[in-house]
Amino acid sequence: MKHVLPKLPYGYEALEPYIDAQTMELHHTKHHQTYIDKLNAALEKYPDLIGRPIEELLKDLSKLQVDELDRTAIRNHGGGHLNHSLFWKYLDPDNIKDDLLVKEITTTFGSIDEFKKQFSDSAAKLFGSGWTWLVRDGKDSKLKIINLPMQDSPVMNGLEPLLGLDVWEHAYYLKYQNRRPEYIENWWKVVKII
Ligand code: MN3
Repeated sequence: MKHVLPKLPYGYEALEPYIDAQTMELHHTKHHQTYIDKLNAALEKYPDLIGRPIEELLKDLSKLQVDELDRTAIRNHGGGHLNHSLFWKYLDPDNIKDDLLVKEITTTFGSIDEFKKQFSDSAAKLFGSGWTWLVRDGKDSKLKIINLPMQDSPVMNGLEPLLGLDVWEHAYYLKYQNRRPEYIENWWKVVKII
């Protein structure tokens, strides 16, 4: 089965005024859809890969029996598909908290405010296009903040994504232009888990 665009659990206008409806609609129906279309196109030659979940394809990326150009396409567009599918889930106009994760973040970083500060600093400093992530490292189970370039996914590196912020300009430019720190600050107001 081909990959399809997931429905959002809220309307495009639900995150106003922090993330505007026009950005949400373009981001979902154009950017995310394009990653999916290009992923599906890259997988066309490989019928045995078409039904596999995108997480699996990215975890096994280096082992897939595919042409190198197609491997790069799966990395970029498959990463884009997975990252955005997660991003929509991290957002929530009701700002509901995950108490267990809040506790773990507090233990790891000292306080939620300190975690937010470190995460926001990391996102503000990311050069060019990419994502800032809160991940759990498969090796030691510890929480970490990392930046990844382009549409690279944490799962490619054995990391479990817990929270991710898209700092590609398409995620904020219409409303915030070059003011990425302001976008980051407002994004916290519509994050679901903390
Ligand atoms: Mn994006």
